[in-house]
Amino acid sequence: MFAAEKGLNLPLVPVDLGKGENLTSEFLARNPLGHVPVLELDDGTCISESLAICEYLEDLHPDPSLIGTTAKERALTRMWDRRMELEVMYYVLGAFLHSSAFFQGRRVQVPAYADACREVAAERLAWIDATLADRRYVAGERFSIADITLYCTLEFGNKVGEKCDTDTLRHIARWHEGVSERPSTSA
Ligand SMILES: N[C@@H](CCC(=O)N[C@@H](CS)C(=O)NCC(=O)O)C(=O)O
Repeated sequence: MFAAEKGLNLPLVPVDLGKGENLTSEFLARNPLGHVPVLELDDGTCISESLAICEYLEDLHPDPSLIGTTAKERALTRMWDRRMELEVMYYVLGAFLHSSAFFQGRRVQVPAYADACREVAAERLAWIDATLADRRYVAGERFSIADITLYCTLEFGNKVGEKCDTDTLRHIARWHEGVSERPSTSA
């Protein structure tokens, strides 16, 4: 979504996690953690960690900016993006990871921790809802990487049964509807 917002057409190589394609020696040579995404450069350098990839794309293609153009803008965007990742995504993923059958045998699962994560995620989303009451986007009036992180978290949560209650969280619902209309969401 970050690349699409910048109009970049990166050649994609699908990796089927269900079939364990991320655990082959060929993939592990690209990222020893066995995680997607990985951005492979023409010289063979492999960059993983979504944020590192986004920062790299922003450095090479600063326009349109998704992080910010001034030191203050960049600091505030990064602050909100870290919050979306660590305070929202982390808990939505935790709820899924510790309760889903998909991860049985792949990760240590603590079902009670899934419940705790679900509770914190709901609290954090209520906080974001209140924040969005008087601003258009997560980090202010400008669409940014923080919106992408939150949007992808909610879309992922919806797909795996960790839904955001947009019937109650009306400001998130309004924000979500606006972001959903961006061509990058279907790219
Ligand atoms: N910190 C990494 C997390 C990457 C990650 O957890 N990727 C998941 C898919 S979204 C994955 O590859 N999981 C494979 C597995 O756990 O087997 C990032 O931000 O890119």
